[in-house]
Amino acid sequence: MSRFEELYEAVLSGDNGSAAATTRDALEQGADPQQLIDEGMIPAMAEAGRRFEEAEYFVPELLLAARAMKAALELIRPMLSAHQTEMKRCVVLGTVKGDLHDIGKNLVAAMLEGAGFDVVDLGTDVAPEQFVEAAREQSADLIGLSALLTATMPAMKATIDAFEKAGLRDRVKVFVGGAPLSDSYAQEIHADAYADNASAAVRVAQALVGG
Ligand code: B12
Repeated sequence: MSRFEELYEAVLSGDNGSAAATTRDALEQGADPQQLIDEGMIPAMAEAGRRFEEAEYFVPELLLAARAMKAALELIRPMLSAHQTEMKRCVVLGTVKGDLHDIGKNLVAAMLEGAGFDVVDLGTDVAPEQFVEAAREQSADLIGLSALLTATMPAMKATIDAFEKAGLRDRVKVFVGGAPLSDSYAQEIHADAYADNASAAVRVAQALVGG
């Protein structure tokens, strides 16, 4: 088995110890960090997402795969500085004001990172102004909003309105998700897109940035 296949298997099976060890060994032997991401981690997360959509994997398996990917990514990240000068698409992500649910949002963040996006995760209970400020600071391409409570769904609209007010709405694409949401709600609040799971979120994000 090649080191890429080993990393693929480790991430897909959610074995974070093996994912980290394989990555460390491969780096010590001179493997290209970007290739470890492109040929090991990204295909593994894509397969984990596919299995989730086909109901072959459930949330725990997806979380374990995301954790394994993160363990490997932590080792690779410092070595990517050379690559980071390349144009990387930036996503500012967060759970909207009043809402503390972050499991789904964290999965989306991990999958986006795995797919090569630069993710700035603002955490939970994020006020509209914080999203605007971060988007401005990071020159973000995309804003991802998560809400799990019907009571906090209006905070998504307030956040989108804040981007309008700040004159930034034309510069960023907004995509939304969370269990109580729907495509029609996303349209109603003038979001650019909606995704109902983490791998769909990656596809939507890629489509929004045109790649
Ligand atoms: C875990 C949980 C909690 C945990 C949260 C822990 C954490 N760190 O997140 C705790 C215990 C803290 C909690 C608290 C509360 N909760 Co709660 N909670 C849940 C529960 C059981 C699971 C949510 C979850 O993690 N699902 C798994 C993840 C993977 O799925 P997901 O979040 O939907 O994310 C996926 C997609 O939606 C999408 N997605 C998510 N975000 C984004 C973002 C973008 C940009 C995109 C594109 C896609 C996307 O991709 C994700 C991955 O596939 C749900 C019930 C349920 N089955 O949904 C209730 C639930 C959401 N909670 C509920 C309630 C009422 C509360 C409380 C008000 C309870 C209380 N009385 O205190 C508080 C509110 C606290 C607050 N202010 O937020 C209700 C909401 C009802 C409603 N319609 O509003 C639910 C539905 C339970 C119920 N049936 O009553 N909760």
